[in-house]
Amino acid sequence: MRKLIEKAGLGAILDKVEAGERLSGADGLQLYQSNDILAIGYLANMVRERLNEDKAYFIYNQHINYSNICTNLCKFCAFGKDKSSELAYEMTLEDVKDKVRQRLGEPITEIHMVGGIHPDLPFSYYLDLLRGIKEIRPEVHIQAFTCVEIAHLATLADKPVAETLELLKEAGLGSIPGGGAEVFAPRIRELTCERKLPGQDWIEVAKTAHRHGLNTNATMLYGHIETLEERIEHLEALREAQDETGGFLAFIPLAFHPKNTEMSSLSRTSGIDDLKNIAVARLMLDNFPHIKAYWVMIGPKMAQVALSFGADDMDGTVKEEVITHMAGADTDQAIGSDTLIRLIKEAGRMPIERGTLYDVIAVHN
Ligand code: V47
Repeated sequence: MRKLIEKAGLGAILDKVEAGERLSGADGLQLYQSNDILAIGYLANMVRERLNEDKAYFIYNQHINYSNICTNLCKFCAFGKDKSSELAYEMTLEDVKDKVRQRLGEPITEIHMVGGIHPDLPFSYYLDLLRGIKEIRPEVHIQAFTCVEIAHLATLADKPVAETLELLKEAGLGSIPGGGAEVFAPRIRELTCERKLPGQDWIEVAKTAHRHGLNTNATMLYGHIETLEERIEHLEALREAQDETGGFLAFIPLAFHPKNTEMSSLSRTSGIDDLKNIAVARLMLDNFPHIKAYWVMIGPKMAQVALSFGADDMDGTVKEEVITHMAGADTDQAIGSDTLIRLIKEAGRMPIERGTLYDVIAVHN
């Protein structure tokens, strides 16, 4: 294998990976620029197996999107709608509780709940959502509100982010999902999501959450107009933040879906780029415990292959995905745990059903 990797010009990176040394931004760029996917995958798999052996995680989760009404209206997003749009919706507390009630018979351990930046729902609405879910399913872990939403909720509450998080925690918030990070580079934010929380502020919210005992995830939306250098800057910013707080659980590369967005002239991502984003993330984010291959966005087959290219988690059953499907995803909106287990086993990995914080619920070997 060393010969193959040296032939790909990646021998110096192999030396670093073998020695457990941190890769530089230039190394990351070289990996992105290489088309030797087997060499890149081999390197990423070394790190993946060092950190997570042959384990591959999944979770029994349910997604709920309480409202798509959004004032940010990012150009890459087909989900967010202006309040006046005929496609705009807003769930009442009872609607959300009904969504939870409908699945009480299923062994769901996590509810993943996000929405847009709503112009006029009060802070109490968000607290009520958390309390309402807990009323019906007290044991469930609620992973809700991206760092972008948290910053908005702090404005609504008229309190610092730290105090706002304490109130949300008291109401039932368990952790924070990784959305809204997009690409941190100001150039990309100006061109695609100028009204959204700046990248630096997204990181500050995440670090504040970590300091107050809330874990978060992190994402990067790739495959639109970002450069490889901007991807690397994004990964380096996350790695630096993780060095400070250690509160990130997983990184999830999100493959851009162009349909029904203002960027619909762009193409879907390729399989090679999907695998590279998983692998380069695994190699650069040496302090992130987990890398997720999100089957909704890259398809269950590619997510399965990704388990040999750096990923150790396939996300979960999801139940009702809306954000990617509004943007033309051709995957199903849910997947059975039996299918996830089969895909993981066929990849030669050990399927582990996990809780949100990676506590082991069951080993399916
Ligand atoms: O915040 C929006 C992105 C995110 C598009 O934390 C798009 O475990 C692709 O963050 N094409 C929502 N992506 C999804 C998300 C997520 C998913 C699964 C697990 C976790 C986790 C987080 O999707 C948004 C935005 O960054 N997004 N539009 C689009 N057209």
